[in-house]
Amino acid sequence: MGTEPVTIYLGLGSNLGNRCANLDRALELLSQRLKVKKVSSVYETEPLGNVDQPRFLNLVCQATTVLEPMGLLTLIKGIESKLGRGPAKPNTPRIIDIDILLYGDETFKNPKVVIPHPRLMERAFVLVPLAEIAPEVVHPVSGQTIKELLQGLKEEQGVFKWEEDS
Ligand code: PH2
Ligand code: MG
Ligand code: MG
Repeated sequence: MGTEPVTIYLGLGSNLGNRCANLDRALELLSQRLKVKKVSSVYETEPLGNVDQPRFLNLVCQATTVLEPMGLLTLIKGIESKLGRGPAKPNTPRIIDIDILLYGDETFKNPKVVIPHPRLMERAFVLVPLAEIAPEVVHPVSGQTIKELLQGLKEEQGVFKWEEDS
């Protein structure tokens, strides 16, 4: 563990079961181990990649932690399995998915995790909620702010603010 807390951003998604409850429970479990500082609105989003699956609910949160990237990944995997996520094939429906988007302004790469998240820059379901809570944060590889990355997205992707009762 480091001594200085690092500001991190996590992306959460669910497209199986009670999606809203899954996100709430994941945030609750994350809050037990990280200092969760900001949480974006919830967005309902069209699936990217495998389009033949239900719509997701997605959100992004900001937290601080003294965990190193691999410690953070272990925590996340533990929470995913606690919520009932089994070893599913990539890009199939999931109860919960928690991805490390940014870890301070650091880059980190090993066979288990790449930070910043390699597909962050092309995904509206990440950039829209991230721009809501961190528009001026600079992507450590591209040097662009989150707001600029969002403005640079080419194709229209279905991302809609989720109203609790809709
Ligand atoms: N996650 C994926 C693949 N596609 N699409 C949306 N809308 N939201 C997601 O969270 C998502 C996705 C892989 O983790
Ligand atoms: Mg993911
Ligand atoms: Mg994941």
